[in-house]
This record gives sequence, structure tokens and C-alpha cells, in this order.
Amino acid sequence: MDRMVLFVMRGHRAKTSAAIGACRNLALVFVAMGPWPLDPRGPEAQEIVGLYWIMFVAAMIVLAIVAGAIIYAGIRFRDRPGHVAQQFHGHNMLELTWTVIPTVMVISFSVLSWNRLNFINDVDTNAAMTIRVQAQQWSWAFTYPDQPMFKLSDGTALQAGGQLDIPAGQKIKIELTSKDVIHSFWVPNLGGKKDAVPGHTTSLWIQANEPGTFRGQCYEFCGDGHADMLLTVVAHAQNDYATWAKSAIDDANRAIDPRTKVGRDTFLASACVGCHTVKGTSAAGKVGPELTHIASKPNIAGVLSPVNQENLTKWVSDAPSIKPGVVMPRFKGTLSDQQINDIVQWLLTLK
Ligand code: HEC
Ligand SMILES: [Cu+2]
Repeated sequence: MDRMVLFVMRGHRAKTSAAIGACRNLALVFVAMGPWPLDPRGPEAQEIVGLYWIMFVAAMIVLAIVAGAIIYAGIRFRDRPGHVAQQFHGHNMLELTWTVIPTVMVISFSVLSWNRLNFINDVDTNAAMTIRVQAQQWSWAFTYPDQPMFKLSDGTALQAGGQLDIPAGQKIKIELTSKDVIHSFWVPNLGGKKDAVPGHTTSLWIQANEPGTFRGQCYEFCGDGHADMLLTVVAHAQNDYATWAKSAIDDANRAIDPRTKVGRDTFLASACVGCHTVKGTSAAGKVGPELTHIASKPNIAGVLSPVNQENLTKWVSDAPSIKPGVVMPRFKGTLSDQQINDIVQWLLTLK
């Protein structure tokens, strides 16, 4: 073979494999970026994805036929010397075909969608529970049903932010509202999208077939933090769900214990919440370690042991002097000794 041809072919092959590599990397990026919408893990998502594939394949077939016909005609009937184009008007068979086929297709799509919409929009039939979801710039707050299982010692129902825990294999109704602007609730693997509109309640349902962790995100541009308005749905095996609820209730009860209410309120009103998470409260910071069970830990930040009143007071007052370079600022001066003491009293109950 000619050297030049070989060279060109080699270049071509290298380009093809580079292109395949790029596509694969792009696919990996998509998977890493978030939940893949075509990976249904619950009945509602399955319906939606099923419909998607039917329409996608039909559209691809139409594309292939139409594009193929255009290319064929372009080549077959191209302008050549000695060829004169035949002139004619109308072609009943052809016109009938391109009217009837698309009409039948569009009607079938409508009927298919209509059928499945009933199933998708039916939020109430067989719903195991209703969880209220409030969207706000830029987070999600979940309120569990008013049932004994979710009742805290002060009589209110369990609340959480960021993470929603549900039993697998059960239909969960979600009632949506928004505090500020329009947001949209979407957990692609478990169900469809629904807007959260201020002043209105909208609803949808989700269901996970198997236990697992599923990511979701706000799907309506809602300001600066929109891209970070994520949520996680954790589906528990049905017989583990009560155990999860019990521990969530215990955590939340500890957090609202009236004996340490002052400390808790001080904590929640200070900078601590920007860096620390305490489950069962609004504190959801991610910079520092979670403090939900700080009183059961063997040490504080790996340097002060045991976790008692004295050491916690030292740490909260002046962490940088104990662990140079630590991100946590000193609070002596910012908070009064009394406030630090209140916070520490509360931290000691977080077993
Ligand atoms: C700017 C972020 C930031 C703020 C604000 C902050 N912390 Fe921290 N905190 C950290 C980081 C980071 C660590 C982990 C330090 C380490 O392990 O090196 C930490 C560690 C701790 C620990 C030990 C946790 C463990 O698991 O060992 C406690 C307790 C604690 N902080 C309490 C508080 C309290 C109470 C407040 C508010 C008065 C507060 N923090 C404010 C960042 C912060
Ligand atoms: Cu949003």
C-alpha cells in the first residue's frame, strides 16, 4: 500500500480511538456528575424511562428514514449534464403515507403517555406515608408524618434537612411547598420531577424497589446556589426502617432536651452551624466533623481525651491553641464564658 494512504489510515484510526476514548470519558463524567436518569430503580421511574425509550427509538427510526431519503435523493437525483429533471405535481400515495404515518405515531405516543400519566399522577392510591418537603434557597427540609413513629418528646414530628429516609418497596407521597422562589424536586432514579411553588402545595410520589442511596437535585434554576441544592434519599429495607426512625427520634429528642435547650439554641445561633452537622437540628455544616454523637467519641479532634466538660470547654474556647492550624476559630471573646458553658452542657448530651 502507498505510504501516504497508510499514514492517513493510521491517523484516522488514532482519531477514531481518541474519539471513542473521549466519549467514554464523557460518559464517566456524566455518571460521576450525578444520578443517571435512564437508570430506573422504582416503578414510577421505570414507567418514565420505558416511555422515553419507546419515543427515542421511534424518533431514531424516523430520523434514519428521513435523513436516508434525503441523502439518497441528493445523490441519485443530483444535477448532471444530460439529465433533465422530470416535472410533476402531487403524488397521492406519497402524501397519504407521510400524513398517515406521523398521525398514527403522534396519536400512539399520546395514548401511551396518557395511560402512564394516570399511574404517575396518582399520588394517593396505596401511598404508605406522606412526607412534607419544603424547598428554599438552597436546601430541602423534610417533615415526617404526624405518626407515633416520628413523634419527638415535644410533640412535634421529626424533621430533617438534606437527607430523606424512606422504606424501600413502598410508595411515598411527597407534598411540596416552597418558601421563596420556584424549585423543582427530582430524584431521577425514583420518580419524576415536580415544581415546588411558593403559596401552593404540589405533590408527587417516589418509590425505591431496593434499599440504597439515591441522589436528587433541584431542577428549576433558583439563584446562585441552585447547583448545590442537592438531596439524598436513603431507602431502608422495610424491617430496618423502624430501627432507623427510632435512632433518628432519639437523636432529635436529645437535641431538644429542655434541660439543655439554652445551649442548643446558642449553638444553633452561632457560627458552629456553618461547619458542623448535628442530626435532628438545622445544623448541617460540612467543614468540621459531625457532632451528633460527640459525647460518645473517645477524644476531641484526636488530641484531647476524654470528651468531658473540661476538655470540651478548652476546645471550644480556643481550639487553635490546642491544635495549631485548625480551621475552627477560637470562641473565647466571641462567645461569653456562660454561652460556651451552655453549649458544652448540650454537647455532653449528644451521646
Ligand atoms: C470554620 C469552621 C468551624 C467553626 C465555625 C466551628 N468549628 Fe468546630 N471544628 C471545625 C473543624 C475543622 C474541626 C476538626 C478539627 C480537627 O479534627 O482537626 C472541628 C472540631 C470540633 C469538635 C471536635 C469534633 C470531633 O469529632 O472530635 C468540636 C466538639 C467542635 N468542633 C465544636 C464546635 C463548636 C461548639 C463550635 C461553635 C461554638 C464550632 N465547633 C465552630 C471547624 C469549625
Ligand atoms: Cu432550588
